[in-house]
Amino acid sequence: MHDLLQIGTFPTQAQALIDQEFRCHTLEQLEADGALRARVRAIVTRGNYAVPRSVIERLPRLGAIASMGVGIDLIDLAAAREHGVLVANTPDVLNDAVAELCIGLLFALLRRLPEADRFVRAGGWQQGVFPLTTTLAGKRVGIVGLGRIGKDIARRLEPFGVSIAYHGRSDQHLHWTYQPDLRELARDADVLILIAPGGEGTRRLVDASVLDALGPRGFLVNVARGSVVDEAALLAALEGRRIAGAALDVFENEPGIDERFLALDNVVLTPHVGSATVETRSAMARLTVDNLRRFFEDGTVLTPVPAAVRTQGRAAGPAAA
Ligand code: NAP
Ligand code: 8YV
Repeated sequence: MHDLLQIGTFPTQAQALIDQEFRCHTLEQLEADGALRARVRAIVTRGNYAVPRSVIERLPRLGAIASMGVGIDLIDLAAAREHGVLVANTPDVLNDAVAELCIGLLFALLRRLPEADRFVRAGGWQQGVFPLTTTLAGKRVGIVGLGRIGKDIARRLEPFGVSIAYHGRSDQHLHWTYQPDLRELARDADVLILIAPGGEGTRRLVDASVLDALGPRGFLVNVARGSVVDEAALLAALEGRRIAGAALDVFENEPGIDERFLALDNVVLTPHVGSATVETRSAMARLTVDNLRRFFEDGTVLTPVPAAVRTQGRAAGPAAA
């Protein structure tokens, strides 16, 4: 059995799958055993844990980092590249689950479903009527980051009778409208959906000016990363009703959450559960193990993070739990 450094905890089934084929060690165990540390050739981790340069440089034989998740914003890609370390993630197998959560959040936000549920449970129906909400049909949706998941979200939205535009660094020449200016996209949207990668390139991309462009009738859905939004500006916009509301699966300091969100009635909050279905998490775990197995077989991985993405890598931020 090959030895791995494991960073973070995994769901029980995923851990069992990894443990069938590999012997996992914590960083503390490796620090206590220099010979073991010198043997370790791969790290297994998840998208919400940091893999900093200091760890990469602590393992002299490190050749691969296999992350269970598609987002690699917390891995120090520059350090990995410098040391010839492959980075593998789990793209595509989670698209359905994340796109479904996004659509679910969107309806929960527009139709105020969590609040309606609380209203019924608290006996509010016997006292009065629930306020009218707003319909998705006819709305203009702007998607920030029309990649694998973004396209699946757009495809799922089409039958609801919305118009769709997107923003990214490049025009993909699709039948949806490309908008190179994010503020213009927000100005022309009733709903702004974020599903771009996190990291330095997108840090606080959605700032006060974008939120003001979205305006008091506009809704924000963030299933990307907390870092993509200026959270202080978002809280101010929500509190001041300068945007209509937000549905958020991701936060700047998760799982710590700014308590000001909890007092708001114009937000729907979920605990980073985009990919958290039994089917998807087991597919992600299988792909992670397949990547590791392949690495130990022939030094390659099945789903490497492409070189173009890896060369944009910057130092990773602090660990999220
Ligand atoms: P992907 O296929 O790489 O797509 C990313 C898209 O973002 C691309 O279309 C890219 O287009 C765009 N983009 C990159 N940099 C940008 C920038 N600076 N400004 C605007 N757009 C930019 O990735 P994916 O598989 O769809 O995943 C997207 C992200 O979703 C992940 O990185 C992760 O952070 C997040 N995610 C969240 C959950 C959750 O549980 N909530 C689950 C899975 C994934 P251009 O190259 O044209 O800019
Ligand atoms: C999870 C995610 O947080 O894939 C991602 O980028 O954000 C999620 O799927 C996680 O990494 C699952 O292990």
